[in-house]
Amino acid sequence: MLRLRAVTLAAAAATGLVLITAAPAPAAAPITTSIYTADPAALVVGDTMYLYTGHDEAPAGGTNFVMRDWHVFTSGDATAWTDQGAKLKLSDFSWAGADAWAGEVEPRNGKYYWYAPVNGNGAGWMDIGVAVGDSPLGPFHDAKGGPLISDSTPNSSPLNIDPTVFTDDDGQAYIYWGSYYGLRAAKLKPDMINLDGGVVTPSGVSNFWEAPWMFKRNGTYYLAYSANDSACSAPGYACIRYATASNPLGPWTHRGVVLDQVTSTTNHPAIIEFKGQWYMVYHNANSPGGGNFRRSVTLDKLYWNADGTMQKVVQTTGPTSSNLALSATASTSYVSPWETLGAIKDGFTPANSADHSHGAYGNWNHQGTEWLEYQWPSAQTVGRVGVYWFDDDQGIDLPASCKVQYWNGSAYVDVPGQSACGVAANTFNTTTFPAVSTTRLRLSITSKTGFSTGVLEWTAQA
Ligand code: FUB
Repeated sequence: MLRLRAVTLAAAAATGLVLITAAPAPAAAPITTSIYTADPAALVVGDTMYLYTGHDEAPAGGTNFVMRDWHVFTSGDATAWTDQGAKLKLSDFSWAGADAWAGEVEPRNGKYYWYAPVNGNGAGWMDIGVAVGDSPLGPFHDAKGGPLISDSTPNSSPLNIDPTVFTDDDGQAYIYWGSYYGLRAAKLKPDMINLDGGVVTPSGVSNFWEAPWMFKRNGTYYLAYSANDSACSAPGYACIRYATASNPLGPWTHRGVVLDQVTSTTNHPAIIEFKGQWYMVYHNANSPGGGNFRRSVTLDKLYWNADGTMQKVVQTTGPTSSNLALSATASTSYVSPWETLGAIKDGFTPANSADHSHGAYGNWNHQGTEWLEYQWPSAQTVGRVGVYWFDDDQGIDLPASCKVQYWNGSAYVDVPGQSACGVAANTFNTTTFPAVSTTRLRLSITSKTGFSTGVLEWTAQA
């Protein structure tokens, strides 16, 4: 209940101007907008970078993962990507039933081993299987006929997902995996399809949540992973932290955050060098129509400090991120303390006007005219906005009217020549106008008598 949430968030209550200072950074272009992709693992073979990704197939507004296969993408320049298709499917594991989650491919002796978490239809939920192929593109087939790791593996993780496999210079391979704060590691036998010895719980990996990625550089072992502590991300979101060690099984020393929160709640890293440049490959929700279960893989350059620590990755703006809201700072005349102003600019496409699964802006119990504002550090050319109204069938209803205003350098004025500001439910209401160049844009909202107003998403485009 919205009203009950007000009690727990009472400490955050504020009136008057409310400013979101930690605006999520805009992010790079997706490797594809034809499908939704997630959970990247990267591999370089010769002149080609391979990305092994999950495939999000949840419908718009879906509230769960729908993942049935994994795709492989290739590139010779880390810029233009070719989808080589679904090279591994749930049906390739006869014992698996659902949930084609975050996998990774490791080469050995001319073969390529694809470690893949799946719902194994057995006791517990997720297991880790392994497929093998003769080339980075397969074809791949089940190498074992059953799970490599399951809930019956002694000392396994509370959730056996997200394997990362690393082969050291001496030929010893290691597998790391886990979620629900349960990182685990084990040696692999030379056949790559059996554990060699017991499962260990690495120490020193602060705030580990899931999604480990292991690599080695200049004799130091690096473990990047998804963490969801409040020091690095908003509730429900994650950042990427990393730790280093001088031994592949640790102990580890936490080194900090290498990737801030992204626009999807989950965050998943792959860090790799390709043609002399290091990259952070990750996913977010920035693809058109994207969301927490409709993610898109992207990558940005990663740079090193002289002491071997990683600089925090700058999430760059890709050409398909046309929503200027993603890079704006949002403020408002009033937001109810239990609502989320930042929700209006997370790039989500709601299923309907009651879909506050990504949070919602609402100004209950104010009535009359309130405003939302976007501000940019430099002038933006804006010629179109879209508003998806929030209607909770309680105190928040569709507005009576709205209009778009901009800062002309000294005052807010109505944007000249704007088309009607729509107030329809269950859709983006688009208002167009001859483009203005401005650092500040306002949406002025006037409520119906007796109601307050709310917004699920407010987009701005050139
Ligand atoms: O894609 C399903 C799960 O979400 C992955 O296994 C996690 O890493 C998270 O990205």
